[in-house]
Amino acid sequence: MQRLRTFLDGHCDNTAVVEIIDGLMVACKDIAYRLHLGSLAGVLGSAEQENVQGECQKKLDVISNDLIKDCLAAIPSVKGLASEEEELPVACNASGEYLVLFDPLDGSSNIDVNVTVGTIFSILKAAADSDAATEAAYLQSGKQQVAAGYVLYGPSTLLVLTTGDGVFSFTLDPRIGEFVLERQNIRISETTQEFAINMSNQRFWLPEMQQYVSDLLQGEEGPLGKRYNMRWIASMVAEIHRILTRGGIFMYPYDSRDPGKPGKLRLMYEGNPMSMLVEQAGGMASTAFENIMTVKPEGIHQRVSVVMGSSQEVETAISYHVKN
Ligand code: AHM
Ligand code: MG
Repeated sequence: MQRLRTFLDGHCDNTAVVEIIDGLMVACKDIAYRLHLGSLAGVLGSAEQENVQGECQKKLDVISNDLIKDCLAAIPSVKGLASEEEELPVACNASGEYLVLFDPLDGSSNIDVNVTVGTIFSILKAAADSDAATEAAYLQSGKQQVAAGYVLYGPSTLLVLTTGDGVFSFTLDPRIGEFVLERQNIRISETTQEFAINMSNQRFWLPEMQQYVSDLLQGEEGPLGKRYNMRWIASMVAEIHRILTRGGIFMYPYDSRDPGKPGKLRLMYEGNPMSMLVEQAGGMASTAFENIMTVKPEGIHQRVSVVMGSSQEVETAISYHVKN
């Protein structure tokens, strides 16, 4: 049995990044505890307020955000943080060298129905002269990430992370309150027969994406020549975890519902960290037009189109967009 801290000390020579990941897990263990208590902790339901994106916040969105913020602010190497639930970034320690971006509780529409949710995080190196209270300090492409990961709160609580040298997963052992190493050097299968997309948005997609999904649905009788299965949990952490376990393709593509917003998911809190994990596991992550991690961010809450997972299937999806 290898504990997270022991693993990180041996695997990553960046002690500041080790401190940040280790420290962040204090808040994530607290979130896991509250989620597992469910209604007994009085944390279910709406907080009756909206976040910066105009979305209704759940009580646990707010609680998780506060727990992670407090935890990160106490880590000396954290210079600043940005959260999906906060309009503006927050400066932490002037001498810190790293910026942490996070979605405190992704998939939170699932909280009240007792389905898997997760925390997603991304760590960037701060420029020496940057002001961590301003957005400009955080506007780095995904390729600049030094680490990324998620904590999945499901039947068991798991941490999946990369520091740029493979993907590793850890299970929270509630008997000792520690994450212990579960899987090493996780690889995503190159091919798949499983896709995940919210089909109710079909009419809003680009014609290229409509054609690709229509061909997936035709199964072995269509041009792709194989039968596909579909999953949609409405929780990106759960979908990406499934793909890291048995392959698949996950898509939240461009749609025309909200002109000016290319898709629903956020580049800095969801697209980039999940792309780093997927690429480190041998998969691909694209907007359908370019690598997600090369998108130059213009705002911390920017949206992005997402097509990621098994490399051959992502290439097939991209090929529909190139052709037309
Ligand atoms: P959130 O950050 O507000 O929870 O939204 C992100 C989530 C993803 O986890 C998931 O893939 C998607 O929203 C589900 O969207 P939909 O409600 O359209 O199914
Ligand atoms: Mg989210």
